Amino acid sequence: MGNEEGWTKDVGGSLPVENVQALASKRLKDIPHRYIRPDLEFDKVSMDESLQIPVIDMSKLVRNQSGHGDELGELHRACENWGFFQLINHGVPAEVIENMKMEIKEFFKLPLEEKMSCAQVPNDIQGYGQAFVVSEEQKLDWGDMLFLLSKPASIRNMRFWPTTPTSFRATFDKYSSEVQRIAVSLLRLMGRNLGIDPEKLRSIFEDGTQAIRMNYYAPCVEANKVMGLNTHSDSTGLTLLIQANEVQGLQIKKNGKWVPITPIPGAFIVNIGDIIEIMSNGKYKSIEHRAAVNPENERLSIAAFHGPNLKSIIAPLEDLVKEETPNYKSLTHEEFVKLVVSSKLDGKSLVGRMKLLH
Ligand SMILES: O=C(O)CCC(=O)C(=O)O
Repeated sequence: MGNEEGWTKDVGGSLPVENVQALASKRLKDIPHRYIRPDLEFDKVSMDESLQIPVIDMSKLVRNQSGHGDELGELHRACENWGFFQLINHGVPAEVIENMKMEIKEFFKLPLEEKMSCAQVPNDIQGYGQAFVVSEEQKLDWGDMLFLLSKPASIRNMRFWPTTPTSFRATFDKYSSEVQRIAVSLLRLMGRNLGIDPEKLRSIFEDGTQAIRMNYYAPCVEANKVMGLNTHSDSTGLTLLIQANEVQGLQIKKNGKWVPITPIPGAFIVNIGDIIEIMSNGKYKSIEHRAAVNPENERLSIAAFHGPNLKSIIAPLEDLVKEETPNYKSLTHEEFVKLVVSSKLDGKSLVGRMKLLH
C-alpha cells in the first residue's frame, strides 16, 4: 500500500452497537436476542483436561539455533499440528506485562463517558467499541474492545489512545515494542523451519504492522448462550495473547471439539494467523478460536496482532512455490485489509475466500 494513511482510513469500520459493559450493568433478566446464539448448545467442549496446547521455551529456542536440543523441532510440530502454543521464558520483563494488564483494567473501569473519548468513528477500525459488525441482522458478541494500531508509528492515530490512566500511552508503547520483538524472532525461526531463508520472514515482519486489541468481556447471566468473541481465525500473521485477569475463556478448535486453554502465568499464548497460512502455502494453518463468557466475573485479554510491512503482497512465499503450486491467491496489503474489515467474524471463511481451487 503506497499511502500509509489508507491503511486505517477508508478501509471501512464497524456499525455502532450498544456498549456491552453498560448493558451488563443493567442486570437484565433477559439478554437481548441479538446476543443469543442458539447453535451454541450443540457445540462440544472437550472435558479432557490433559488436552493442552504445546509449551515452547524461548530460551531453549535461542540456544537451539547453535545446534543444541530440539526446541526448533518442537516449534515446527506445534505450528504444524496445533497452530497454537504457549511461549515461556520469552524475555519480556514481567513488569512490562503486569503494567499493561493494570492499565487496561483501569481503563475499562472508567465511566462510560470517559471511555467514549476514545470511541470508534465511522470508517475507521481503531478505538473503543466493537468490531466486525457489518449488518443490522448479525448476532453480536458479548464484549467491548479498545483496538489500537501501534506499528509502524506512522499509522498511529493518537486520538484513540487513552490519556487516563495517565501512564497508559507510555506503558502501551513499551509493551508494543517488546511484543513485536518476540513475534519477529519467532517468525524468523518459523522461516527456518519452513526451509526458507530465515531472513525473509524477518525482513517482511520487522517493520511490519502491529495492532493491539484489548478485550473486555462482561459477566453474563446467560453465559452459555452468548459468545464474548465469536469463532474466528486471526487475519494477521502471528498473534501473541495474554489474559489480563484470572478468568479463563479462550477455546480453540481441535478435531471438531472446543479445547479450553489454561494460560500459564507469565506465558504468551501464540497463534498462527491467516497471513502465515497463506505465506506458508498452507504448511502452517490458522486455527479457529473463540472467547467464552463467565456468568459471574468479567474477563480481560490483550491480543497483539503482527502483520507484514505495508509494501508486502499477501501471497504464498516465492521460495515455497518454486516447486509447488500456490494454494492461495495474491492480494495487496490494502486489498487484504479491506477484505478483513468488510467481513464478519465467521470461522475461517476469510482464508477460504483466499484459497485457489485446483
Ligand atoms: O480473549 C481471548 O482470549 C481471545 C481474544 C481473541 O481471539 C482476539 O482478540 O482475536
